[in-house]
Amino acid sequence: MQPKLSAPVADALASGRAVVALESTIFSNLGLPSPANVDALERCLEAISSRGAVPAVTAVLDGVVRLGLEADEHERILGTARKAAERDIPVAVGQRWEFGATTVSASVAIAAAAGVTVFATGGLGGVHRGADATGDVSADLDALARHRIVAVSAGAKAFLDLPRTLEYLETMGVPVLGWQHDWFPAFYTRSSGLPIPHRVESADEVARIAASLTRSQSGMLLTVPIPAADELDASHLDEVLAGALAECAAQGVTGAAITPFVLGRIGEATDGRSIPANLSLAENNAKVAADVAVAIAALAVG
Ligand code: PSU
Ligand code: MN
Repeated sequence: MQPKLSAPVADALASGRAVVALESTIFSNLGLPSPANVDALERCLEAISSRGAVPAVTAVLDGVVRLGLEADEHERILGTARKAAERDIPVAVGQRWEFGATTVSASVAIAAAAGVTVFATGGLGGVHRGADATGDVSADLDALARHRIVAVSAGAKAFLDLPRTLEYLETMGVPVLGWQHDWFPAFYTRSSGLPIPHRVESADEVARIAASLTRSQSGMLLTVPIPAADELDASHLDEVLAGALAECAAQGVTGAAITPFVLGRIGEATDGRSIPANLSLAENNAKVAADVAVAIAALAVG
């Protein structure tokens, strides 16, 4: 698979300048509600551009795998989508899907295929609670283990089994770093209570670590906690999550449908406060990712 590059992304890659890939699921109807999705996309694009990197949104549009969209195409990822994880990309191409919204796994695969080494998202998928019975482990984790990428996220989604998610990443040989922080973040809150394996202080440090990965085809996870001002109340969130997961079970919501369902319930139960929180962490991750991409580009030249 070779994605079609936008002109700015092709230019940046040809001249060794920094590029940051973004997924499209969070901006589609499967992620943030309208109009927050428009705001989130604009803020993420601006956060990356203003730091000297080129944003590269991934998507499958009209059956074509894309890395970087033209300005007038961005509105196409704000609408109704079919969720496309990495394994769905060949199907989306073969069946010429109008809009396949890329998850983390798909985005990382597309970015790595073109030599883009930094990717920003909101929250990573992971091992779901009850995975013992269901086997539900997000393909996001496998993608980090198999593609050369620095993925920047606010930890993993809070309704996952976070201890097992960290164990899985350890087993798969994926380094997990904490950005100026000692704890694995839980998306809407700064700490899951689980210690982070390695704390880092600067983008240069992350760039040096990325240059020293032991396997030729593997990546790493840089976790960035949500800015303190936008953090949600952890105990209330726990209640909401437990309720939403019970509803999933009762209504037979399973597999790939769980994430959009639970995110919707969290939005309702927090009177919409989860939405600005989600925006804030996505923008913040994009900023850190841009700084890391610039540091990696500088290291390659130096
Ligand atoms: N976290 C969010 N919003 C999202 C997702 C994660 O706050 O929309 C999406 C991402 O695209 C992630 C995907 O890759 O959910 C994981 O889905 P699953 O658990 O089905 O692998
Ligand atoms: Mn799943």
